[in-house]
Amino acid sequence: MEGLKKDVIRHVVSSLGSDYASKSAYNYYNALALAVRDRLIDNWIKTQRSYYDEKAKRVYYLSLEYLPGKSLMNNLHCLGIYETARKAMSDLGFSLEDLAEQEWDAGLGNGGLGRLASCFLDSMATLGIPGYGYGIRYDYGIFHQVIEDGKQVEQADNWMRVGNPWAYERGQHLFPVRFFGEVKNWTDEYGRLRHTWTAGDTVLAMPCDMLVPGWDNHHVINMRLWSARSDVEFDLDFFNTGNYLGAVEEKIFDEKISKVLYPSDQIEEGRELRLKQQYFFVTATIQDILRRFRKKHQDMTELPQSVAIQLNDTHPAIAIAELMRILLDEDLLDWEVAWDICVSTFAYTNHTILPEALETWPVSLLERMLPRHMQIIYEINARFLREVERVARSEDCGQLCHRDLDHLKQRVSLIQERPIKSVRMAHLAIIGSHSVNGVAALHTELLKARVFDDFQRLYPQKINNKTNGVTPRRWLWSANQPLSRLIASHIGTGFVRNLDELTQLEPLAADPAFREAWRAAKLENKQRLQAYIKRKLMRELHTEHLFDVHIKRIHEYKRQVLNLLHVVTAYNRLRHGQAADFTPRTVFFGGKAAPSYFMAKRIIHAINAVAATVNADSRVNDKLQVVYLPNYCVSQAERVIPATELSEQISTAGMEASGTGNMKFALNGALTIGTWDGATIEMAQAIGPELLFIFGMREDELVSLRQHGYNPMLYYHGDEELREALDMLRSDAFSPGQHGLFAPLVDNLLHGGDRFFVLADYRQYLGAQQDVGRLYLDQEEWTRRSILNAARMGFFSSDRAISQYAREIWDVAPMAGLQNGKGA
Ligand code: CR6
Repeated sequence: MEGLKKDVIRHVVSSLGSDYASKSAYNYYNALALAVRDRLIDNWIKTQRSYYDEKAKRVYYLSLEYLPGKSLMNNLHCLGIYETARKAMSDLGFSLEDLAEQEWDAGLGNGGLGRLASCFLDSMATLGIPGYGYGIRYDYGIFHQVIEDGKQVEQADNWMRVGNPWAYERGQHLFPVRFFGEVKNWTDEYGRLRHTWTAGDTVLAMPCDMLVPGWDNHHVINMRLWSARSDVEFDLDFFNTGNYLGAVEEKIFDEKISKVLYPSDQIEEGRELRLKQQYFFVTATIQDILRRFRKKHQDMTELPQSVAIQLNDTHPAIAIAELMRILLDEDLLDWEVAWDICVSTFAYTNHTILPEALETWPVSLLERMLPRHMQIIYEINARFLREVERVARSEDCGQLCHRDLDHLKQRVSLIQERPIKSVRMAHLAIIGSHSVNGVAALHTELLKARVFDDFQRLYPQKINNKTNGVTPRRWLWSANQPLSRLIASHIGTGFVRNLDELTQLEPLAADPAFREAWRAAKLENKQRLQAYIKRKLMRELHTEHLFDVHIKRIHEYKRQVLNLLHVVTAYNRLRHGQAADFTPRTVFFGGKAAPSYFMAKRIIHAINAVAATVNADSRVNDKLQVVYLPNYCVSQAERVIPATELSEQISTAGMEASGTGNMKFALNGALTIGTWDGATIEMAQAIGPELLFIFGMREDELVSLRQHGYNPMLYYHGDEELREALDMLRSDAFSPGQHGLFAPLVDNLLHGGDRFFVLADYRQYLGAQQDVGRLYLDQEEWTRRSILNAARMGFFSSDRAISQYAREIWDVAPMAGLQNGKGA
């Protein structure tokens, strides 16, 4: 402890240039972070060296998004120095919890996809897998959400303003990134046509490394994030012509590339700068990967034995064309050889079946920005369509019918003709990869049967499932110390590394004393949340209420509106005196809406309007409260999830690819009210469906309802309570003086086809909520189920997910000496 204290003081003085006697929390947080980083860097260097020494096959995880959140607590726990740090900082006059609050969330992602990437890096580090995360170091992460007059207002997330003590910026290792320009043809010595791309503009990519430690194993992996740097300061011409300001302007223009994260989630914005970001990220990453590979290899055909590249969604899919370009134009390989290398190296994860989220780029844009890549894509497509023809005509093609060949070719082509001629990035990713995986069992089945059915017939081995998982380090141990300590006191700490060990809790569910202790841990977390809400929102929570929580991005398919209709109905019953047996509850909502997503923003407004009305109504507000948690983010989730008793996972069946929040809640002992969707299905199967509150129509039922003509008006007319709730929303009951404010929401349901079947599931949802309320009155039974939920969540560890990727897709093994935890 004395060593840590000394290091902290030294950093306050020599790294931060401050007087250690001036007790600034900001300085002491930064100094502590630097002292922790010192303890990581040696192991990071040893880890990187050991990869070379053992000629390990490396995994590169390419993701435009990461959501690490805050690093301090997690890193202290991984290093096993949390207690030491707590005491050391307390000696220096600080509470560790307060210091940790000084850190800004690294919010370099939109939601589940980015957080999954961060959980995966944590698991690679813990399992000892030679992995690297690659991404972009956005200067501005996901926007900061404030609620003003009930509405979302976006503010810039200037997370780097206060510096980032965790990152090593490596200004000496810059990689050139080229755009535009032209392609020249030439003939090589064997008479083959060759191509050279001479680019117009160049910018530079600077690596910023953030260290990701494993759990208690000395294995530290790297998350390398690229930051755009201009090359104009090296361009003497500018200065010679005296155009200093012109040079500076161009520099600012170039550095725009990594300025800001695109805040859309499941909607593709299709803007030129976004494509620039993607290519900037991809080319820098591929250059870095090949630089490392070439240190030990000359023969490029050995690449797939040494390197596995996982594409997190289609955002980095242009990497396939980029690797082809290098192999063809720089290494001068033949097409077939280059293509085999690519396909064997790349694998692609799909995260959605929503059509509006499937990425396409206009051919005209690609031709201009990346002319050589567009040529390569055309060539990939031509060869692929010839192959499709061959397979379709072959004897063994089964269901493929060659009479339908033209249609088939149009459907699978990399190029879509309408509404504008564009490249389908998902098709590029599928064709250029040896593995395509979905993120939960149902999602993968839907990929095979619906979205990519043609590809499933063409390549029946390619599409596979890897159900998502979450890291127990952050989402149980670090976020929920009261519960973790209780668990550890009964079964030891092995569950943090091997989550299956939680099954040892099962017999304890029958032990009244253990149940009481389990409830005490939950209450402690509810009280912590109460204190936080009081500080932040100046609201007093009732900790004896059932805490019912719906936090995630705001999207119509996630059906926050369904939850809101339940709240309004409960409000009406209470007002009308029809709810004598109502179980008091506080309903929490939280989540960001994409700034361009009108309906999602209106939903936020409606939730806040209903909250204001309900909370102000003294007839009901001792029994029903509604809280909107502004600026939902990773660190907020870490506070809210441990305090949650009811987890809302109520997406339209078939629409949520997996969900990962669902897993975090159950792991922390919340019971789930949910639809038969995403990974919630597999959770119900692992836990026992009777221990969750499952309701609503299933995916196949919705398909047939749609086919037979779904008429939401029937539900409106047939259900008095539903009608009352919708009419209130449409009138000014929640928006005094602003008649029609929420009419778009209601019209969308009644006259817009209710694409997400809110009305179809309303009655069943109400029934399930009634079951919840009733069960909550029986605290012993509730607690028993809560324990069993957590006990059966072992499968949903990201360690299990990453082990499957490693074995079944990447063919990589954990580093020797690390398999059993302790590192060398
Ligand atoms: N929005 C899915 O919708 C899944 C995550 C991670 C999502 C969600 O169900 O859990 O990915 N998809 O696999 C995309 O971002 C495209 C998400 O986070």
